Amino acid sequence: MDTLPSEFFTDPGPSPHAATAEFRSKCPVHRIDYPPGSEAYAVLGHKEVEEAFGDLRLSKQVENLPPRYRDKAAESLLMVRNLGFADPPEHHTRLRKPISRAFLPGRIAHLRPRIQEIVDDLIDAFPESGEIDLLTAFALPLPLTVICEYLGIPVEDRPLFLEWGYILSQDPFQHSETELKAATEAFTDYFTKLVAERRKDLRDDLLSELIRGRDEGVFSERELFSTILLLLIAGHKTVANMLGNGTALLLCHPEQLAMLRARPELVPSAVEEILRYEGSASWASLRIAAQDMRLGDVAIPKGSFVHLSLSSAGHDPQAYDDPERFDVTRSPNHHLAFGHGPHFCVGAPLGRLQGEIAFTTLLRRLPQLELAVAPQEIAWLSDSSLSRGLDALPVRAGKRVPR
Ligand code: D8L
Repeated sequence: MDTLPSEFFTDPGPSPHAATAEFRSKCPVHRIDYPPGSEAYAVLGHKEVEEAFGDLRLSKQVENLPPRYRDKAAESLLMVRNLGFADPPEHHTRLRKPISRAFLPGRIAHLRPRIQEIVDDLIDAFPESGEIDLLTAFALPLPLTVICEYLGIPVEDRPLFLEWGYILSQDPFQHSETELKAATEAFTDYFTKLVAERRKDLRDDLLSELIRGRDEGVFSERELFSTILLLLIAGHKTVANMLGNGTALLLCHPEQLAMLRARPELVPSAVEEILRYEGSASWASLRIAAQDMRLGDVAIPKGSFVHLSLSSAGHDPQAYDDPERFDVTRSPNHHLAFGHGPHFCVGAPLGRLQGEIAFTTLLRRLPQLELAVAPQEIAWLSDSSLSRGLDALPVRAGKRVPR
């Protein structure tokens, strides 16, 4: 069996799907050299990824790593500990409950008018002519503003959250230890002060709800900060990637773009196709074999990293008809971009709502929106996070229709 190189994880580049297809057709599970030098496996097949999501032998808790990884992971504020890095029945159930209440579709639906207003304000602020980077002008500030307001944390400190989020979403086994330490300390100091202030003035925002949970003994102090960090990172990078990847895909498929402009009621279906084709994360977050096990025909020793490739699953011909065709009307489209099973993305309703409003409004208000670079010059970000996103998306907005 081939061992996939570490770049397969960290730097898939603009068109990884052909290389992925070749490995997947040989075997749905491969060894992979990531983190470099570790015992690690990549799951590439749609069926195998879906099964792995529901397989309780795969743990998300750093305690199940071999000691040389465990000690480093234990220092990661993102990994210790929140709903995303906890196993049922104990920690996961306790840590997810208050968050899942806050993200129920019915509660999220109330955000629609405010999201629409933020989208329109950002579009109104685009310059009349010349190039803009759609990521910095739109895709990043939209979800970051939404998650800050929903949490009830100061929107004007967005630049700090962006910087900390960028650093603290990187892999602790790969990224500079001193940089991670410094960002963790800055983040913790900031939220220690904010939590102390808010405690004297509890409101009906999510931060206040989390502080009540802390004071009733549901969370430890570190779990409170870890949960805030997860909500901030997963709350903005994911949606930013979806908006950037989706806009690029539409601008590179003019016939699909034209159909969507003519039939805006297809936007929710287009959002699902964007998530299947170039979803916000290439890989699902940390999973560790908690015992010796087999996945497909491959024996996986206890303590191994098991990486689930969302990107590969989304292009598996066993699961999708003509998977390389980008089709905004695709149906059925049971993609795994939000995961599956007990860890299914708690933020999915908020991500989908922002996608629907953002794409509907961009298409309606910017009838001339176009790329300002050739499609092959669009640059994908390469870092050690799970992200599948662009470095920048240079566009010309053109004529603007009033809100
Ligand atoms: C998560 C994440 C991290 C764009 C989304 C993220 C952020 C990722 C990243 N959901 C659940 C841990 C657990 O930037 O790497 S994906």
